[in-house]
Parts: sequence; C-alpha cells; structure tokens
Amino acid sequence: MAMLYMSRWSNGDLWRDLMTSHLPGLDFRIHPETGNPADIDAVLIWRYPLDELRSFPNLKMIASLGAGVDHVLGERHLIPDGVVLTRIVDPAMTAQMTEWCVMAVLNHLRRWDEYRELQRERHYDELPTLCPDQVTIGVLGLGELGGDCARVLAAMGYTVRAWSRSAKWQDGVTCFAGRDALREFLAPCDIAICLLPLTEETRGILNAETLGWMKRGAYVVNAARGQHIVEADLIAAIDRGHVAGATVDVQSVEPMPADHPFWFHPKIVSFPHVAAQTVPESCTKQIAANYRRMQRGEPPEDVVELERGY
Ligand code: NDP
Ligand code: OXD
Repeated sequence: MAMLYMSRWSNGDLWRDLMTSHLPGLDFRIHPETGNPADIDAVLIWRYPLDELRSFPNLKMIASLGAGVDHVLGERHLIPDGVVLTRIVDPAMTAQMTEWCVMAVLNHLRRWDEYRELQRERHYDELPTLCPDQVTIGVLGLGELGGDCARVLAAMGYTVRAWSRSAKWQDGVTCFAGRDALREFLAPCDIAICLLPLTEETRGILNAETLGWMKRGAYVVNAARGQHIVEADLIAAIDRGHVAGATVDVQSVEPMPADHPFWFHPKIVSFPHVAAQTVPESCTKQIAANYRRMQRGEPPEDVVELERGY
C-alpha cells in the first residue's frame, strides 16, 4: 500500500524523508506521480483538488495537513464513504498560534504602532496603558488552539472568557457556550480573538450585529478563517469608531487581491496566513502514529466529525 502527498506546498521530498523515517519501507508518492490508484490507502492533503479521491478504491484515511479542514469539507461529497478524515493537532502548531495571538494583543495594548509613529516623528512622549487585570479578552473557540491561548492569556493576568459550542470548563477562564450566549460573552470584551473552525454555524459570526454587541473601542483579532468575519462590516465598524481596529492573519480571499481594503486600512494589521504554520518535523509523528493505528485496524486519533464540520 502507499501514502500519497497532495499539497499545494512544493516540499513533498521533505515530507517523504520525514514520513519514511517514522515508517521505514513506506511507499510515499507525490501527486501527480500516483502510480496504481489501488495502492493508495492514505492521502496527505492541503488545499488541493479533491476530484481524484474517489478513484482510490482502497483509501482509508485522509490526513489534513492543517488543523482546519474546511479545505476538504467544502467539497464533502468528494470524500468517499467510510474514509476517515484526520487533522493536525500538534504542540508546535499550538505554541505558534498562542505566540501570534499574544503578539497581536500586546501590539494593540502596548500601542506598538503609535510608539513607532512617535519615534519616526522624534516625539518622546508617553501614552496611557491599561494593566492586564483591567483588560477582558474573549476567545471564540476553546479547542486545541483557543484553549491554550486562553490559558496563557489568563496566566498573564488578563480577565479571560471563552465561547464554545458545548459547555466547557477551564481553570481561570469564564466559559460560555452556544449561540444564545454569544451576546453575553462578547459584551464586556476589550479584545475578541477568533479561533473557531469554519463551519456553516460560524461563517460570518463577526458581523455588523455581533460587532455591535461589543463595547465601543473593542479590538478584534482573527487567526482562524477570513470568512468568520464579514469584512465590510468590520471596516464599517472601525470607520465609525465602534471597533478600534483589528489584527487579522486570514482573509476571505487568500492570497489577498491587490485591491483588498485590508492592504490599505490604517487600523487593520494584516498577515498572510502565517499565525501557526504546519511544522512537518513535528506533525509527521502524529500522522505516522495514525497510519500505524489504521494498519492495525485501530481507529486513528484527531478524527474530524464530518457531520459537525470540525
Ligand atoms: P478545535 O476543533 O480543537 O476547536 C474548535 C473550538 O471551536 C471548540 O471549542 C468548539 O466547541 C468551538 N466551536 C465550533 N463550532 C462552534 C460554534 N458553532 N459555536 C461556538 N463554538 C464553536 O480546533 P483548533 O483549536 O485546533 O483550530 C481552530 C481553527 O483555527 C481551525 O479550524 C483553523 O481554521 C484555524 N487555524 C488557523 C491557523 C492559522 O495559521 N491562521 C493555523 C491553524 C488553525 P466545542 O469545544 O464545544 O467543540
Ligand atoms: C491550518 C492553517 O488550518 O494553517 O492549519 O490554517
């Protein structure tokens, strides 16, 4: 049997070296060098056309090379019945994400851009700052990434609340669950950080109405998917002064087209989807362990619930 790499990244040889170091003797192929489709029992996939998946009669496992699976579930009908979809859950990814969110929070709260501007103007002055315990941060999504981000922010002394789909409990974090609790959750937030998966329930979750529930001067951080925010509503909320600004790692169209307003908006800091990158050296261990489980007839870990969408 063989594992097939189907990714828009051009580092297939690195993945082959790493996967075969964990699974000696593995037949690792890089699309489009598929060989006999009947050999393929596992596919590693990242933002790649899914049309061929149904032509692999012995396919058992699809491993998303990212934590998010919207790139696969957007065309769920192309996933053959009975095939398991797994996703990356990796400490190297979690650590990067928490670091990026903390960076966004600190840049905003410690007024990094304003001090850089003062420096350019050779203006030696001080601006008021809030102490951590005066700041309420709300994390949307209390999963692998949101959970760690909330934990670290709470340890830094912020007042942290989090919102999830099902009821949760986390030390030092005030937890809310379900759509009905969204308003109560958002209302006192000085900063909202989106770490949700993209599903039909979460698409456009930050929009004119929900941003309006936040207090005047609140700040938005989006490290999840661009489609979580109705971008025109965010810009309107910033331009009328209700929202102070935003730091976004993700956008509704990626790469951002040249005329995307985020390129130019003075109060939006935009990154090119780099908050938490897949680290092949780390996450291949997880994928190899899942492949071994599958070959022993055991269920893999970090399996996506297709009905739920994450
Ligand atoms: P998890 O599946 O571990 O956690 C998802 C969280 O979101 C859970 O707490 C879940 O609730 C909650 N959630 C899901 N649906 C809803 C809903 N309708 N209402 C309220 N809460 C909901 O995902 P991860 O933490 O691993 O990843 C989150 C996302 O981050 C990924 O899906 C991906 O889109 C994005 N990401 C972005 C990266 C980047 O570089 N920008 C890198 C990696 C990931 P419950 O706990 O009840 O299930
Ligand atoms: C992911 C991502 O989902 O990189 O892992 O966005």
